[in-house]
Amino acid sequence: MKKRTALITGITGQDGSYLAELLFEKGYRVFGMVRRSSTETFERIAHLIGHIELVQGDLLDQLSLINLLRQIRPREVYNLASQSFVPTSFEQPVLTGEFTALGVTRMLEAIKLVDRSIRFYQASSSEMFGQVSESPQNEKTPFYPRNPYAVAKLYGHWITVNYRESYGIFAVSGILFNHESPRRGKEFVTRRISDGVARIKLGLAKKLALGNLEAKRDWGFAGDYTQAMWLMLQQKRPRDFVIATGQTHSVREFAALAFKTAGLHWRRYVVEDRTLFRPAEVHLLCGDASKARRVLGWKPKVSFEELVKMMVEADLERLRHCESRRSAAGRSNPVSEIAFRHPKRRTRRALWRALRSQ
Ligand code: NDP
Ligand code: GDR
Repeated sequence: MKKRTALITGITGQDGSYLAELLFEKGYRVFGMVRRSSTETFERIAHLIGHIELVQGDLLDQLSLINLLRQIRPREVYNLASQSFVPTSFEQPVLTGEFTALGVTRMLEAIKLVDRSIRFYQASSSEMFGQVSESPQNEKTPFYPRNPYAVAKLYGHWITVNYRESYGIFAVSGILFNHESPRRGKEFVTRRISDGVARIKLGLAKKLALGNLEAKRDWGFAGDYTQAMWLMLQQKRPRDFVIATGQTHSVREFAALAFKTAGLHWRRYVVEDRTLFRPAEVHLLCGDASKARRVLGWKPKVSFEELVKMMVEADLERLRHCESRRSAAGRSNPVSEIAFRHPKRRTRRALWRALRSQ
């Protein structure tokens, strides 16, 4: 039997790596679209190299998408690529719109042109609910985006619905609430916390600066959420789904539990940094995934407590490993040699700080 073929955009990101693992295990031929870069960003998919095929393309470049679809002829396209960090979207709103909003249209146009039977998944976001009008939020809750990222995602969501209704393409939008893992980018709050906790525990840092501790999010595990993406494309008819745990916790609660996991008390280490506050905040998100439960048979497997523990333990393990490698390199490393021996205490300290932050 011919292998099912899938194309994943954003394969180098957190979700891309979990989805690639899932599809490979299911026997798919997996293609991952990567954009040209002078340095490789394949850290999250290093273990899959040889099992998946990487192809060059860019959501900013229409022709590259058309050529990729012609060349690969996928049955399923998962559009996970985007500029996904909210604070950057305030600083680069135009570029965010190009990737995150118009990029979706470019991919849908390519599908329309090359093969309308391709099934399309769009990575939509709970950020579209923004200033929520009801809680929990479901597929019928009105949208009220609060940042350029969310506005761009809302465009991506509606253009997906529009191509489904206008051209009969099997195009679905997964409205996913925050999902995290040890592979989460370090700029997002959960990973910032787990990494910060591990650094403090190992004596590599003294404090952890955070922004708004009162913001509440519905956090799940990324591995569970990529399963839902796949399920959405296996249905008889294309429909949009909210994917969430139904539980909400504040940033403060996440931090408290993460420090507790490492045997520390958060109050001693967390400092507020006003520069990390956003021009407009999304204060509360909590999803109602009952439609996904009913239709897809999907439910999250990893609890909030398990997620926090998993992330802190992974960062502790990673940093311990780095430290032991560093001390094995130890005195043969010329910078640490100077750091050990420099006669001035202030210089010694500064050198150690520089080494540790590497
Ligand atoms: P990441 O930020 O970890 O990954 C983003 C990916 O997009 C990277 O692979 C990046 O590639 C790629 N990318 C960015 N711009 C382009 C471009 N112009 N052309 C091609 N590739 C590009 O995101 P996540 O894995 O966390 O999220 C996946 C998707 O789901 C995103 O669209 C995000 O907005 C959305 N989402 C995420 C949620 C979450 O909680 N994680 C919740 C709801 C939605 P590179 O390595 O080259 O930078
Ligand atoms: P979010 O995730 O904006 O919800 O978007 P993020 O982890 O960045 O912020 C969550 C909440 O934590 C507050 N916060 C901080 N955030 C960051 N990054 N750093 C801090 O130090 C900090 N302190 C407090 C924020 O103000 C915010 O309220 C994520 C992304 O993955 C999007 O792509 C995705 O669409 C949504 O989740 C669902």
